[in-house]
Amino acid sequence: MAIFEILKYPDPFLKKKTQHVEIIGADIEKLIDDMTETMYFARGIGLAANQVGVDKRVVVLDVPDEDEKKDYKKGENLIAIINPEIIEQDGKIKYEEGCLSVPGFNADVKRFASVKVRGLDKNGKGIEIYAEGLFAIALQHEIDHLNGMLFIDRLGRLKREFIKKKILKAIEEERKRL
Ligand code: QAP
Ligand code: CO
Repeated sequence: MAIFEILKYPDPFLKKKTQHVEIIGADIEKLIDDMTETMYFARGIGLAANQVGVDKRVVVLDVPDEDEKKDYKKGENLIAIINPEIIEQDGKIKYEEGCLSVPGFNADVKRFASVKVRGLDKNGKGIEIYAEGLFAIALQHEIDHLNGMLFIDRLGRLKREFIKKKILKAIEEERKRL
């Protein structure tokens, strides 16, 4: 297993739409294992392949249940999806999102409240997932990545320009300190 470096905004690679996976073999299995390890190392709940510099439509997620009474064990909800696509969507939800590629910044994003996603699992078997709440948000966030879209691109123009400026300023301050 290996830990990847996570690309950060404004890396232009994050803006490119990724390639459909045609053959599922040992290389995809290794990619999924390394993405999973990287996601846990970075304390994330979702990661797309292009966030680690790989131009493929692959995502991994481990989204905790929203039921607060139950304490969540890492790996419980781990799932990898190859070539995921939203085939049904309904309702509206707003949630304060973050992203491993935009560390330290959060903003309210409007999304569909429920989605049905179709794709392949790591064995190449067809899967369909119905999701609501945080899991639905995470699926939309990760599929956005595969299409070259970050959560900050989903904000209204003013909010988007404001947060982008703030991020670039923070990066510049960091650079000067080094
Ligand atoms: C996507 O996001 C997501 O700023 C996954 O300093 C976002 O794992 C799914 C993270 C919202 C559902 C709702 C962000 C870690 C992790 C940070 C993440 C940070 C450290 C974000
Ligand atoms: Co993200």
